[in-house]
Amino acid sequence: MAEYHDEHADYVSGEEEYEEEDADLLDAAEGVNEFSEEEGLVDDEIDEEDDDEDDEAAEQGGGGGGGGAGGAPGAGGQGQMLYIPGLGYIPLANFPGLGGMRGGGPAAAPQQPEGEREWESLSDFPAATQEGLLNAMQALREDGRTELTLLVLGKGGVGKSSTINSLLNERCANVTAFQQDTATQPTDYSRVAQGFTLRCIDTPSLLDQDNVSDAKLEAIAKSIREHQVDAVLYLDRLDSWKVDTLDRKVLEGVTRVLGPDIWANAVLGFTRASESSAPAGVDFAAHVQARAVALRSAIHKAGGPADAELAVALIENSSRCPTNEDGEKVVPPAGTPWIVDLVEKVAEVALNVEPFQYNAKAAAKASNPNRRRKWLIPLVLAAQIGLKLLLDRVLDEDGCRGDANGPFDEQTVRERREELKREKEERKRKQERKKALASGTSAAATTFYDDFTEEEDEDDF
Ligand SMILES: Nc1nc2c(ncn2[C@@H]2O[C@H](COP(=O)(O)OP(=O)(O)OP(=O)(O)O)[C@@H](O)[C@H]2O)c(=O)[nH]1
Ligand SMILES: [Mg+2]
Repeated sequence: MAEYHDEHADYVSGEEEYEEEDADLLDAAEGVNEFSEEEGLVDDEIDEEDDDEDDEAAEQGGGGGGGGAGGAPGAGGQGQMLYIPGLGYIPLANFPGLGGMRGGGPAAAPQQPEGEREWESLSDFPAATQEGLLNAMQALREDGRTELTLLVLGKGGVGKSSTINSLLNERCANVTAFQQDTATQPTDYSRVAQGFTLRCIDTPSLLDQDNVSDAKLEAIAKSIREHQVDAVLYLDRLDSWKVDTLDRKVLEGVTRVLGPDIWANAVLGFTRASESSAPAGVDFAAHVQARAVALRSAIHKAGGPADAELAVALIENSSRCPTNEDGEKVVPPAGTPWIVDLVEKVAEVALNVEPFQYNAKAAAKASNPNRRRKWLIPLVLAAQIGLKLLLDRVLDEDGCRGDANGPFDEQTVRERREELKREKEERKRKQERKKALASGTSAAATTFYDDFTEEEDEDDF
């Protein structure tokens, strides 16, 4: 790990770009709509759409089965794209005059909560995935729960909606290929299986241009005011190789509006978890480890509790995600079936950490660094005053007992002490007069003032 950090220090620091030749990919990873031909991201996206259409055709043809329906949404719901130089790819649906779909292609996903319904698409998962999911739900049920609420957070385009679609094995959440999702409100997708409710809350991008949107964070806070959140899935892309300023702003925004306690319930999810997401020449597992370390550290710096474990789950929503012999979608390096792995990690948090209950007052108080240690102020002041009094006393006593020429005899010590006592009484009297002068009536003040100046004059001689 040490070698790795030396070679790729910017993983953790996030200050520098990784390698020049990867700059295009880095831009793409940060959501800039420039895609490196070398890395084939454009091809990737378009291929995904093609794959999605193929999947759909296969399902309509009666060939559905296995994990087909849950394939990567790609631009699911968007239909064909039109390339406009300078603007990029725009859904053809936006141009009905050009043959954009208004009933032909896949229907756009609903934006509003659609309520609770039976999780029918659970049975379309491969048998091993179904078994894994039912086992996780059973563990929760044995703990006395009948539902699990998962809040999905992250920057725009990291794959929040795609992950919910993969998890529910449906194309319910709106997936946008080129960050055109203008949603401002969270959307609730609840599915019931064998009496257990899995509630996934999809959230809009937490950014507006280059700034964190407090309005969207407030909307999220409002949506979770009514029910507890068992786990939070904080998503980022695995092919993004650093925690940058925007990431930090998002993490700080989450802490500021929702409160630092929310991080105790977090699982970190990295989407696009394919071998190619690691930089050239870097071992995949080491890349994942470095990204996890950097993100955990950034969350900690943003106010997350130091003891939060923050498990990491790898996610690949692409329809090109490899599968194992049981038909389950798997991720490198060990070929882990990722949907079950993700749900197990989420269930683990739900079982071991108190559910997060949003509380506006507590969040504001806990996340405001100016207020965090306010209770210490009176204690520090009292300690300072006590110390000063003690120091004065020690110095006075020291002055009575001797000077630079050595200690005084007993008689002199006694005289010095009495002198010191008189001086103190005199100082006290003067202070009282000053106070009276400041607050008294003008007549009284004049008297005191005369009296005071006379004495001051006396003192001068
Ligand atoms: N290859 C690959 N593409 C993905 C993955 N997850 C999401 N995408 C693609 O990334 C793009 C954005 O995905 P979304 O699911 O809309 O992302 P989001 O976080 O919901 O975006 P906003 O709602 O705009 O915040 C789409 O083109 C997805 O097909 C993944 O795991 N692998
Ligand atoms: Mg989305």
